[in-house]
Amino acid sequence: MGTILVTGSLGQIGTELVTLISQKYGKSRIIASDVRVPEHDVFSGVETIKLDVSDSTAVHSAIRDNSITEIFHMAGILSALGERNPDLAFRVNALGTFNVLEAGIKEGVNKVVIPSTIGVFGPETPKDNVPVVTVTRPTTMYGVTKVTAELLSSYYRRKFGLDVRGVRYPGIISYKTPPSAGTTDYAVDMYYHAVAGKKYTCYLKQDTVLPMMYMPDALDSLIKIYEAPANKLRYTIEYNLSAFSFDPMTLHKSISKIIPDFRVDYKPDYRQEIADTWPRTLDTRAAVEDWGFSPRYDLDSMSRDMVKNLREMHVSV
Ligand code: AKB
Repeated sequence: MGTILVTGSLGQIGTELVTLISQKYGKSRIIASDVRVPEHDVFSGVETIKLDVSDSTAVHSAIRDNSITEIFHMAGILSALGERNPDLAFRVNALGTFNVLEAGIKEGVNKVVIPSTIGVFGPETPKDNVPVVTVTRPTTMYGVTKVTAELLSSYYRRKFGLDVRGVRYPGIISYKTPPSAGTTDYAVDMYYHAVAGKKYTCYLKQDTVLPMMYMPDALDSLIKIYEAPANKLRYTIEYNLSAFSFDPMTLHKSISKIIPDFRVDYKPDYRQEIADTWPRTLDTRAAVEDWGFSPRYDLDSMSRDMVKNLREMHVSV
């Protein structure tokens, strides 16, 4: 086993992934990279390097100089930020993925794991029980760049035999990283407000149903697909994942079972337009059949765990 590079290690999933894989595979095997330099030893002894994935030369050097054999390419610009900054979304999501795949081939990397997203779907995609292979004509820059990443990944796998694998993530809910640049991040923000004792003004309409999952299940899935035998994988990075689907009103009800006086009102903004192009529910059977996708948390058990942990962190908003 060689050295694993994680790009985007300070992002929502990257942060928790580095901690998990350094425990699982050993700190000395992990190099955590990000375009930002961490202020302190965030990963307790894991080596960190600065890396801008849109810089092809830097990506090649990072892989070569550190004898990288496997990559978790987690660097990405999420949907809401991508709509406000399409140029950045293109450079990181599309060009960054191209650079990682191209360097992967040239520098002899064995395996690349890349997350995709429900953002690849668009208004022409069916709304419910969406299959893996379907219409992917998104109307957001995030979606355009992630469809590009999906197609590039399949191309590099087919043409050059590079072992590229990954999943289409739904909205991910986590208490460890504060809500940031995603459309589905309203859900995280709702928990933060509830625990802080504040009313929450939701930027999506109360009946906007979206596929979601809790971070422990999101991480477990990534490890499962990373460890799966290559001959079991029918798809590249297009495996649909979702543990459940809910709308803001249903999430409010779930939180209210623990915090009964929590109040939410609704003021949709530009993120509603993004959410309206995404499906409500996904068909996840391919992930179940090919590599054993099996989420443990449902909505209420996630709510209990989120509230418990955010209370222990004494969060404020
Ligand atoms: C976002 O909302 O942009 C992300 C995603 C669904 O990919 N959480």
